Amino acid sequence: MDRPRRLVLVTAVLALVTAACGSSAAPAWTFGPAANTPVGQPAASSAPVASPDAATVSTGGTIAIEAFDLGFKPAAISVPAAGTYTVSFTNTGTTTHDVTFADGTKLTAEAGKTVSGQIAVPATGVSFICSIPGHEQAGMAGQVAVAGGTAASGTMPGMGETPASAAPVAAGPVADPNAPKYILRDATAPAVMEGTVHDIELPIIEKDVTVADGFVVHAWTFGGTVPGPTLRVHLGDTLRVHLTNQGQMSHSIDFHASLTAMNHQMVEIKPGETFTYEFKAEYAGVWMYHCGTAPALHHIANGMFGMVIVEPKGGLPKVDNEFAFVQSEWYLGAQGAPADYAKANQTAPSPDFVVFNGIANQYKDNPVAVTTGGRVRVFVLDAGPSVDSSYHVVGTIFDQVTKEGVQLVRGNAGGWGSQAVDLAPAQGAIVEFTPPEDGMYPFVTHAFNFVTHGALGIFVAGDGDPGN
Ligand SMILES: [Cu+2]
Repeated sequence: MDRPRRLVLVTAVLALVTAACGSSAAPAWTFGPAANTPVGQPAASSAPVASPDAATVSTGGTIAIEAFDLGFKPAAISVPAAGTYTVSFTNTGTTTHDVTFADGTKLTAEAGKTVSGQIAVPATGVSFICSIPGHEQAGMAGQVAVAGGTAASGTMPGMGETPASAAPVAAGPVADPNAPKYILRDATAPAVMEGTVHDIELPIIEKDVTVADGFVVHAWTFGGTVPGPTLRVHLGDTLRVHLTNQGQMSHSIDFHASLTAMNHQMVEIKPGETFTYEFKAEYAGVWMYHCGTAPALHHIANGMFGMVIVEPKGGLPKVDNEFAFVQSEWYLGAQGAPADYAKANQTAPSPDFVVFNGIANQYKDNPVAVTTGGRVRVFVLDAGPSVDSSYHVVGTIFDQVTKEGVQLVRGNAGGWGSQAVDLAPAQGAIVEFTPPEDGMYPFVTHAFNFVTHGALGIFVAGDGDPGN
C-alpha cells in the first residue's frame, strides 16, 4: 500500500476512535433545546371545523369530556353562554391523557380515572387538546363553542373532520453547523450474556440526540441511546428487564421475543415509576423491542426501539467479525424537538433520514473494519416505523441467511446464494458473508432513494486497497 493511502486509512481510524470517545467539548449551537418549543399550547392558526360528535350543555351544567385512545368524546361542545363551567374529565383510554384549554387550564387523568375542575369560557369559545406529545396530532383536539357567539380565531379542528394524516406537514429544519457532533455507535454485536437469568436495567430517558450532522432530535430512548442496547441471550434464558421511567411522559415496552398478554406486561409506565418485564426467550431470532404507548408510531419514530438476539439451540458458531445494525427512519420536527408526528403519519412515508443504528451516514464517515477472507456475521433489524429494508452488502454474496426463522444454509446442495435480505418493519435476520479480497464493501438498503438519505455504511477489508 502506498503511503498516502495508508495515511488516509489511519486518519479514518483515528476519527473513528475519537468520535467513539466523544472527546471534544460540544460547541454552542444556535437552535434552542426542546424546552423552548413546549407542547401543550393549542395552535392559534387553525380554522374552526364542525364535528359530528357534538354535545350541548345546558345553562349551569357540567361539561363532560371523555378521553379515549386517541380522541375526545365529544370533540365539539356547545354551551349556552359565556361563563365559568365545571368540567368532568374521564379517561377511558389505556394511557394518561389531559385536557388542556387554550387559556392554559389543564386537567390530567390517569387511565380509568375521572377528575374535575373549572373552565372560564369566553364569548368566543375555547379550544382544547391533549398536551401529551403526539396526542393532539393523532386527533385529540376539540372545541367549546358559545351558542350564538363568534368562534375565536384560536380554535382547532375537531376529530373526524381532519384526519391526522391530512394535517399539514412541517418543512424539515435546516442543518445547524454548531449542533453537537453525533456520538458514533459501535457497530460490534455484543457477546451473548453469561448465565441463564438476566437482570437488565433499562432506564427510559428523554434527551437530545444528534441524528445526523447538524440535526438534533429530542428523542425518547431506552437506555439513553437510539437504538436502545442490543440484548443477546441463549435460547431458553429468562430476561428480567427493569424499566425506570426517568422521562416526563408515560411509556411502555413490548418485546417481540416474548409471549405475554398486551395488558399484562405492555403496561403504561408513568414518569418516576418502575416496572419489570419478565419473559423467557423461547424462540431464536433477531427480535424487535419498542415502546407501545399511543401513538406507538410517534414513540417508535422518536427513538424507542432496539434489538434482541436469541441464539439458536446449541449457539451460533464463532466467526471473525460480528455486527448489529438496526435500520430506522427520522421524521424531523424543529431542531431540538421530538420527531414530527404528522410527517411520520403520512401514508406515503417521506423520512428526512433513513439510518443504521440511529445516525445518518455514521459508518460511511467511520468505516467498519472486517477481515479479508474471514466470516462476517450481521444481525440486522428493520425497526421502521414504516419503511422496508433491503439489506445488501456491495461486492458480497450472503451464503448463510436466517430471516424470521427461515434459513438459507451455507454449502447447500443446490449452490444457492442471496444478494439482499428483505425486511418489513419489525422483521430481523442474520446474514453471513466472506469479503474475498482487501477493499471497500458498502452496505445499504437497496432502495436507493434512502441511500442518499443516510442509509449507507462501508465495510473495509484489510487495508482497503484491492490493488496490492
Ligand atoms: Cu414511549
